[in-house]
Amino acid sequence: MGIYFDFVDKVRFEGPGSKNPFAFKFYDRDRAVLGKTMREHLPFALAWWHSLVNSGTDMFGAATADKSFGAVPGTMEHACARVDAGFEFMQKLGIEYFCFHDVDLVPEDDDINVTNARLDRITDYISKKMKSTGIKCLWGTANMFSNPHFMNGAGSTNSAAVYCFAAAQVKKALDCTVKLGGRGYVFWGGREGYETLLNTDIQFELENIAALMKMAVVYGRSIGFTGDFYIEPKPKEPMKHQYDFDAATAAAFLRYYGLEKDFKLNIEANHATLAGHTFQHELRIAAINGMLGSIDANQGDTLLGWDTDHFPFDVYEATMCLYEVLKAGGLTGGFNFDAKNRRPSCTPEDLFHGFILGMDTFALGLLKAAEIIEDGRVDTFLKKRYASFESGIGARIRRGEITLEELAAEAAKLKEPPPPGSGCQEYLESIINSILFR
Ligand code: XLS
Ligand code: CA
Ligand code: CA
Repeated sequence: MGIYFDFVDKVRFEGPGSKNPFAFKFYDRDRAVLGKTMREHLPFALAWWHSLVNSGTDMFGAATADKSFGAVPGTMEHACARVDAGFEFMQKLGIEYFCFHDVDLVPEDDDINVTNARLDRITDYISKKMKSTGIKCLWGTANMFSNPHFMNGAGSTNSAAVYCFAAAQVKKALDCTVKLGGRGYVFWGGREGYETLLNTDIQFELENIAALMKMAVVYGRSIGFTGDFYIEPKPKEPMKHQYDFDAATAAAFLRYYGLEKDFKLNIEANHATLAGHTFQHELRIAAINGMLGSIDANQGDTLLGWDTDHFPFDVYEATMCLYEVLKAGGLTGGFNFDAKNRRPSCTPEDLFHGFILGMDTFALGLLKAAEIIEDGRVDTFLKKRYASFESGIGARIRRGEITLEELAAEAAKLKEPPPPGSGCQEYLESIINSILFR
């Protein structure tokens, strides 16, 4: 194995005062926070596609970053070099998990049998690396959106033959995920959506997507997959309208088709803002549905209407994310950096800076979220706000022991209700600021 990142040995915690660009300022892996170490709270993962594949191409220009790792792109040697580079990178940062699409791992051939044989080879190679390093797989998935045959969708395609290829990819990606001991399996609805209802039967397409997911559950369980399946909501891009619009839509879809026992949600920060929600909103909706599974830890740019996948640096957002995660009792999945360097940040050093930024942002978010919980003022206020439902008629409403007529009679007796009380938003926001910046 070659050394791909010889400019850094191991990224260590040096504290907020450190000016070392290759040190953590806040991520102190063994530090205890609310009874668990930072490392346990924050199972960070590397996204194979952004870190080891994406080289900065965009619609207007060619690659800016060299991700050849000394091999010829498009070869199995290159696929292996990526594995070597990826594991060296993760070890140096102390990242304990990775996530992958099938076609991130190997070059895709026109013949699916050739691609599958390549996947067998590369997963053998990755398994060995995992054994020698202790690094694990967070989740796997199938890329069912890049190949032109998926132009009309995968589960939602109009072509029964293409549907077979979607099924074949899901089956193989599940095989790989189980072989690598993945904690989860993700369905991000790539091109599962539409551009115009003039050529689209929504009900037909939703039924087919659900059927594919059901078959995936049956097959996954039959080969020993015990983890969670995830839907990753996103409202648009690449399609004008994506079916898994947001957490509420995905939760309702899962319940409607009887998939809720096997599926949870993988909430991505950037997709939340694209849906017109906050990241915190999406996490809360997932949590109250019992579906908060995993997180794609990144950040969008609210001035841009697309999925920019920034490395997260917004500490306020990260704090509110960790507040939701702590309140929900943690994740069954982890924090996958579905994030890429900006196109001009094109050196291997930049890749380290991206992860150091992201890991420090979430570590700081964890510390601040724990402080908000320990401080208690926000939670106390929230409880007090609904106190009228704790006794008397309010308690009877909560227990479902009252009729519409009885409530109407109570209103008639009161003539007019007492004022419901201030929401105190500014007071609460100033508490958050005083905790964030003390
Ligand atoms: C794209 C998605 C994708 C999924 C995995 O917007 O974020 O990267 O996470 O297919
Ligand atoms: Ca994602
Ligand atoms: Ca994304």
